[in-house]
Amino acid sequence: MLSNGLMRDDLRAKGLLPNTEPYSNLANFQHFGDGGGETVANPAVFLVTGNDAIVDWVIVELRSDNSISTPISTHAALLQRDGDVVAVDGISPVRFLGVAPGQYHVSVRHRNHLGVMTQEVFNLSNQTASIDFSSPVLPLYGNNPCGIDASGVRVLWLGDANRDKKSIFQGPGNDIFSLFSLVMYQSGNVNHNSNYIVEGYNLADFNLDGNAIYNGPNNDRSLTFIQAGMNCSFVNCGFSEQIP
Ligand SMILES: [Ca+2]
Ligand SMILES: [Ca+2]
Ligand SMILES: [Ca+2]
Repeated sequence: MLSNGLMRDDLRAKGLLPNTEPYSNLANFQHFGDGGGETVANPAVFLVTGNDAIVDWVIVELRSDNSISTPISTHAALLQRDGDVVAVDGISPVRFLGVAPGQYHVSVRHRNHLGVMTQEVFNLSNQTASIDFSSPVLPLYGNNPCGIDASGVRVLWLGDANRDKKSIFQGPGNDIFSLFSLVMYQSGNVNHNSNYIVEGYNLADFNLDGNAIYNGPNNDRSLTFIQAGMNCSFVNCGFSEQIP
């Protein structure tokens, strides 16, 4: 989140966003229902700037109380800078055409942040429903599912570079090792400099500015350090995704 209350859209501005959803090719992810392969067919979608510019791909899932640990359906969708989650046309609500009307938990997930799910079920039908995950008063499933930024807006825990549904700064299974390895073993980093900047669409780019940086200005490593320091009293604490 930037100081103007918007999320950054550097991935879009740098032309790094894939036209087809990236989740099908990621470790530790499975689509359900008719989800998967969502594609932005109109190039103009990624040319929009301002509040509704696209930040990245996210996943929206529906679960019923009968099978809470397995989604009934997943859909890849687009996240706008002002927080709206929209369909692949960049504007419309996300639609689950193959799902019967009923009561569902809704979860939102991101490839290198920890996803969250509503505690309550919502009555979903062919009427558009709006759920504000940024609001601190929306009951979420689990314990300590996400953070709150300085302006009082909920934010997903960042930093899951190794996609194990945990964000860990230090100690076994930590995500910083993934960032370090990406930087140090880049083919262009011939001298193995820890302050080498890896441009691209990478899981180790925690702030989504299009650069994975281990050491130096705007490094991604310190974001997980600050997150741990601000939200627990020791830096080797970890955060776990609270979706069942
Ligand atoms: Ca918007
Ligand atoms: Ca992790
Ligand atoms: Ca970055």
